[in-house]
Amino acid sequence: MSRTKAFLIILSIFMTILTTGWNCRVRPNSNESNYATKLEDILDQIKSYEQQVQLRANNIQTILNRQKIKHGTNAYYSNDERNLEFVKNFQETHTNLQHENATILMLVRNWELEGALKSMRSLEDRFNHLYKYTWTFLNDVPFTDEFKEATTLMASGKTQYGLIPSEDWDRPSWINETKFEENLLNSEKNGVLYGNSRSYRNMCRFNSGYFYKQKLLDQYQWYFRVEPDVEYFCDFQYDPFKLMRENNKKYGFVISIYEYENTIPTLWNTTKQFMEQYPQHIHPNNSLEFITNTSPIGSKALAIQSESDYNLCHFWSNFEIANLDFFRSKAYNDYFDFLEKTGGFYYERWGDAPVHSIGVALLLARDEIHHFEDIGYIHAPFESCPTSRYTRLNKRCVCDPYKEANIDMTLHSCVPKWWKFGAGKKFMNE
Ligand SMILES: Nc1nc2c(ncn2[C@@H]2O[C@H](COP(=O)(O)OP(=O)(O)OP(=O)(O)O)[C@@H](O)[C@H]2O)c(=O)[nH]1
Ligand SMILES: [Mg+2]
Repeated sequence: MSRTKAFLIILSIFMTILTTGWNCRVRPNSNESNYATKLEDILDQIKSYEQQVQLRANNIQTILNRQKIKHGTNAYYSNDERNLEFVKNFQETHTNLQHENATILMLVRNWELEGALKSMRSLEDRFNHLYKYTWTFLNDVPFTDEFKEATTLMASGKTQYGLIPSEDWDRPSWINETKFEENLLNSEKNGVLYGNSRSYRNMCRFNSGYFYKQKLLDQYQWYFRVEPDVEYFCDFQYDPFKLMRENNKKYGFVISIYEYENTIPTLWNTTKQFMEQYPQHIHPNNSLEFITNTSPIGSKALAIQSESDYNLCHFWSNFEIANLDFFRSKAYNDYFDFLEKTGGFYYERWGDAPVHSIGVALLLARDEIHHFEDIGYIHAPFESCPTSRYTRLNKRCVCDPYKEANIDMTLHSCVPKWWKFGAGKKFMNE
């Protein structure tokens, strides 16, 4: 007999004495009858609790009885991807596992090998071991044999290694040396993040306008950007490239936050000039409002401190799943060339995240941008964990949506803005 049941029986006997036996002998006064009513209420609550416990046990039993892969409820899954048979037979029946014309892309330094392996291990376990997409590694210096050996053994599919040509990586000779050095010094003095780093500027410029021009990527239409030392918290349970293609998505993100304004003092003004000069590139259904609206969302919203009309919202580009054809388009290249000409990648410290984000927001339709809210992800110091408990259970997530590092729950997240002014919020099973 469960403890609840025993307690229930004792309480029932007590109630019977109280409401019948006692009443026979003594006339109840109003205090006593109030007391009896209260006890009846408690009894009702216990009964209802007992029913809930039983219901829950039945639910858990139903899940256990099913004994098959549990699935997330993301509306994009096709039915055949939802059952165990599909996953079991997947590798046997698919000889060419790379369904989409896609690669996983990592720009990385030799000394970041351990972090690279951690990221690979996580993505392989959570997604790629079922698909075996090729890993493409890029570096501004040749990869060591040690790096190649370890990453090749970690990959479930093929690996390839590219050396970035100097003209795509190094500071162009037309950049004014004095102005550049001055900015390095000032940035350091003013506490600009990575402000005194020369290589960081090369990296941001490369990621903004040169990664998609690398020869190794010519054959692909899609890439999934991965950085060292990141982790994916949940099973994917579907192919995000396929999802993107089938739903006409061009750019996918997980985290969106505010940029440090001191890294991009003139980026917005330059962008405004671009918009005036190239109105034909601005998509009629763009997300301009997402990156310019400053009205607070919710009672505790952050007051945005921006000197320009840009509200500093950007997609955190250390995670990206995107269509290379977008970056190869005339529209994006006109935008990048326009920025490049100003030297802002060196005279300031423009990041590839705001550059990609502004480009995507202006040049794509809102609906072509996808928020992967079901992919738990961490790139320190921020992470994102699905808030739906059932998504977390079904996708075997290991993360806590309520912990402080979960950026989606803080005032610093731009995701609520994306729901309001971007493609909106999609609900489960919608
Ligand atoms: N080959 C090469 N890769 C670089 C260089 N600098 C950065 N990267 C890579 O570029 C990506 C972004 O650099 P990070 O240092 O991670 O920059 P971040 O994400 O803004 O900052 P943290 O991750 O917080 O350090 C990562 O994949 C790095 O491995 C470089 O000089 N050479
Ligand atoms: Mg990083």
